[in-house]
Amino acid sequence: MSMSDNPHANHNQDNSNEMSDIVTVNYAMLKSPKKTTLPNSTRRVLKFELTGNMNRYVWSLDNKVVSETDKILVKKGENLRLIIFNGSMMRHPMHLHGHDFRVLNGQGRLCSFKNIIDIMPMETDTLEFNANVEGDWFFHCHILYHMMSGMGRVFSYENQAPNPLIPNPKLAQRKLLQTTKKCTSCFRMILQPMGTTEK
Ligand SMILES: [Cu+2]
Repeated sequence: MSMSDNPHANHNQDNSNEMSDIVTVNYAMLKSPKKTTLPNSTRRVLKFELTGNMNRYVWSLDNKVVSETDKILVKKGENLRLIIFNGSMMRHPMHLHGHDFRVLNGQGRLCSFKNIIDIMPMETDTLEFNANVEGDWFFHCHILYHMMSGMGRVFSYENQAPNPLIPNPKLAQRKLLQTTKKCTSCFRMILQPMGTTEK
């Protein structure tokens, strides 16, 4: 297309704040082509706040990193609703392994399934999923520095069948916690600004 054919050719190219007909996509626009309602079951509501401190480079849920918390036990078949408030000043793309969750975005029965949602500062999002896949599943921020500094939780099914790929679950859990603990301390040491003291 030549410049003269372009309807936007007269716009001030340097002004990115100029009103335009560009539509910014957002989660409220997502609509599934078919019903996504969860099976009838008991519903449990879990609330989380995304927390952090840029100076200390600590990213957490409810001010606790993964190594400071127990696994969240899940009953197979129950519906879990997660209400997540981002109380930090960064966006956090939160990702759940093993499941797709419905994003409750006002589309009723047609709310879309996703397994990651980018939560903006001071925003609250509500997700729900049916607990239908046994295992231990990581729920974490997908900014990998945040994940490694401890921003996550593990959902674990009660009374689940042994996983042949994990012959020693207790040892595996210990290793996960040791690794995340090490990373949390490393980030604090490396990224803490000069002249501040660790609290
Ligand atoms: Cu994050």
